[in-house]
Amino acid sequence: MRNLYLFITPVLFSFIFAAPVELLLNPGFEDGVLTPWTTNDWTIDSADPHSGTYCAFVESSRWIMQEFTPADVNKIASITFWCMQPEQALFGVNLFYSPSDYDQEIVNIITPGWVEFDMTYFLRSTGHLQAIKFWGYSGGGGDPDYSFLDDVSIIYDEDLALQSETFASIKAAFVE
Ligand SMILES: [Ca+2]
Repeated sequence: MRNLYLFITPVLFSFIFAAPVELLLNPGFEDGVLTPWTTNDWTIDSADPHSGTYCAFVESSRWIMQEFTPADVNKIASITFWCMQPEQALFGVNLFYSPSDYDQEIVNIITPGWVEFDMTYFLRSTGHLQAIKFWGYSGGGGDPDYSFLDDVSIIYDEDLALQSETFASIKAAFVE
């Protein structure tokens, strides 16, 4: 009987406490291809990735995005990404909500090297997130308009509901 408990307990714990999961596929471009990211001009690059062997790269104000099964915003624990713009310009970020709405945020780049941004604050307090999209830039100086992207992450946590709903309520009180 004791052996039976030892067998069952880990199974129960794994069921009750579902581990947080990464919503994005190929989030650090380590597949060596962009799929399932879609884009109008970004490519895979391996000259100076933030981590691993690859990152994504573009010159000019082109976009790259990834769509996924719509996820309840109350169960999204974090949205982060790493980017690099040697010319230190700006990065555009879109969050898309089901069925067909989106918000846009601009982040200013103030260092020529890789820098991480946490976009969790930008998440709406209600709805379902279904895609993330990034934009390079054009202009801003005499150097090439290069943008690099790596290690994008959207963490979904089934057990986050209680904390997030509380946070969403506070956020809604200030925003609306
Ligand atoms: Ca990478």
